[in-house]
Amino acid sequence: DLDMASSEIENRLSYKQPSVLVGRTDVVAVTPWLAPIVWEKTFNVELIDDIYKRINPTIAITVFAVGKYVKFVQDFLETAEKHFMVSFNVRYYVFTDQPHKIPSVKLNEGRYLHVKNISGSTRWQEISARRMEFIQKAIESNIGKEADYIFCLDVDSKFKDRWGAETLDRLVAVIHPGYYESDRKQFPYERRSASLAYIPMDQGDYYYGGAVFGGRVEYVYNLTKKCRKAFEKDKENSIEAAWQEESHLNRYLLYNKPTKVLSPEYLWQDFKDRTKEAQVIRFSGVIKNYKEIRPN
Ligand code: UD2
Repeated sequence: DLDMASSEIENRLSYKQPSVLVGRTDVVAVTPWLAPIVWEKTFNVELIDDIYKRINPTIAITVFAVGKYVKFVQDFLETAEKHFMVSFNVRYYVFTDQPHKIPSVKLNEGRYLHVKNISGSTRWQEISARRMEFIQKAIESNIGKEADYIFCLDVDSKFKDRWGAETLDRLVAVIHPGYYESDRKQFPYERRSASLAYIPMDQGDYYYGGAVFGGRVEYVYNLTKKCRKAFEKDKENSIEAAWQEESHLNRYLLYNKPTKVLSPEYLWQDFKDRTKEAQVIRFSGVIKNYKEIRPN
């Protein structure tokens, strides 16, 4: 009725008029298949938050902390509480071989921590790649019922600035900060045709980082299932892709295009100086001594 309509209008946010002509010109903010590429100043924070608040989704994060990587959990969680989906419902799922070493971090309202016990491995490549399997199984057993969206992230990282609802979509991947200026021939895709992660030299859109992927739970479920299968099939054939599950992820995303692409603002590296395109660093890998922290 009319009364309803007017109160609805009153409750709507007022925000700056979007321009058709003025915007960022130094970066491309849309893929050739018309998925947004999320950069600072391409979205309105208040508007995005308002839209997603009305839907009130629950967002899951999965991180793995096996062996010495447990030492990264505290900073990861503390910085996520400051910057990740602030004022949304968030569930953290920490997979570890040492549950007793997971610190108890003070969480804000509507946010929960689940610790999942998994076995370790003597090979870091195996730990990294098996994440696909564990995520798939966890979606089947509970995340599928407990969350609407999921982000699967590297634990040896910190949030540094807003990571909000602008990142939500059906299938979401991030452009790796090391390769956003490179020719596709230089991408470290798997180049041996014997591997199921194979990508020929004349193909490829972007080089996506394995440290960040996500989306609607059901879309991520399909992704993890396919990547896990491909990794295991390769193993039967005694081949391991150049960058393990990251290679399989890149292959999957080439033929199953992401519906939203995050700019390298959402995956930086502490050792890398900020470039002029990345106006805000939101999430960044910490500097680590591989020899000291990896099992081999
Ligand atoms: C790259 C990718 C990473 C993954 C890997 C595959 C980026 C920034 N990172 O990172 O996502 O695709 O290559 O080879 O694109 N882990 C443990 N314990 C270990 C080893 C690993 O828990 O002993 C977990 C942990 O959550 C870590 C993740 O596996 O964040 C990836 O391992 P990494 O960070 O050592 O891999 P890296 O830096 O080569």
